[in-house]
Amino acid sequence: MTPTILNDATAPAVQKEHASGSFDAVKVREDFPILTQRVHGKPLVYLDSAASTQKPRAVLDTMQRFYAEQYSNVHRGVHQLSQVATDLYEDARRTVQRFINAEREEEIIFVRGTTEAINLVAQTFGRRELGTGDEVVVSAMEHHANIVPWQMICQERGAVLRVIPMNDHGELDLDAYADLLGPRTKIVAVTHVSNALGSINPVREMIRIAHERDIPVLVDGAQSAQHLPIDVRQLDCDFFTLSGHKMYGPTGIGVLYGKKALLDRMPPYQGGGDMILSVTFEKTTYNEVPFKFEAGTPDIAGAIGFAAALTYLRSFDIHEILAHEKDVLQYATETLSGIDALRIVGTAEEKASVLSFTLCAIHPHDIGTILDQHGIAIRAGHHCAQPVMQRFGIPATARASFAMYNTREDVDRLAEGIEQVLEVFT
Ligand code: 7TS
Repeated sequence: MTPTILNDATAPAVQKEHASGSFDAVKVREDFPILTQRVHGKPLVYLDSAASTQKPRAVLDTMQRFYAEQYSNVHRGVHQLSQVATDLYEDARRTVQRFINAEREEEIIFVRGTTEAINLVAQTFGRRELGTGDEVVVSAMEHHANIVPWQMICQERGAVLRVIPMNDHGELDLDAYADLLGPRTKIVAVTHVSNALGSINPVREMIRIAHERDIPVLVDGAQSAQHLPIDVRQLDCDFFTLSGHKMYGPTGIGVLYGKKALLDRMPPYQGGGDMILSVTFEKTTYNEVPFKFEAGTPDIAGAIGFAAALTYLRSFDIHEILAHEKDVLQYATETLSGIDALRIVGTAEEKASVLSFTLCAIHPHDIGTILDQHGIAIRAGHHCAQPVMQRFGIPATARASFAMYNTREDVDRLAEGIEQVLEVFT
């Protein structure tokens, strides 16, 4: 499969204060206060970053300063603090814009996260575009957040959900994908990186194929934007979603990117303050994008904290982060493959930072609980991707997921922990 590693050469230059030519994860760890914690008396090994990443001091300090010194509501007051807060909030939008190389700042809509971003598109674009017999195409490896919102709107509109199959490695079948697209296909919604398998999907190629048939594409970037350079213009995706908390930012904030022409055509999502130009009891005129989609007081501190996380990320060379994370994943894959009883689930050629596995018939929850006793945090379960589990004929997996602060030493500790699990159960 073609890797979806993009060149972000078009993104504006930023000060790469950490980019010295050799990425130092041990030094990076010093930026994350929580990583010095002990859990059950053991040094924490945090291997659950696909669920949520930890936060660097730059984010914590920025949010503390905002609440302590700069806080007010946005887009409302004439007073100084409101202007400061509004400037910071709108600067945050531009920081996201630069991070994903969007053409215009209005294309950046702040939402709660990927889940809300996809619901927004389903409920606005979907409700407007889908009719009886129309089709929405998703893949076999979607998170529930990129299945259920489409099912809901399909049910309401009499439309049908179609699914791109995958092979036993966890790679999408692109021929089957092309065959699925037809005159009734109104949108393709596909994840960039699978949270359960780690597969990196060839979204650029998938977008090209869909666009040949004038079909718009939403890319779920919840698991990709923290690992891979993202350039929405190069991808040419119509929608792209981000979750701040998976990108070293706070919870409660994320982004829907959409091409302006599409966003302009879409009806509002929620009604309320900020999304209007004028209101009478007879008629309301809506505001322009992005405000049309940002009803009510937004997560101001979240947006500002998210921007601090992106600025932190961009102070490194993303290609160096990528190389480091690839090294850790490869080392983990080799190390865990050496454990006879262990089966890796998800063996795609192109993978990012996720290692799902099963261990004989030991329930993943038991694996997770014993590892926790050794200070090792992993996730166990279906990872909100039940169809993936069904596809592989298993109820659940144990999942180690990596971020820029993980090291080969973390992998060694995981391998030791797995040996302890095996000792308990055999
Ligand atoms: N899409 C993908 C691919 C995801 O991995 C997740 C969350 C979501 C959407 C939803 O993101 P949210 O920020 O709106 O919740 N994935 C996971 C996970 O793998 N473990 O916990 C959450």
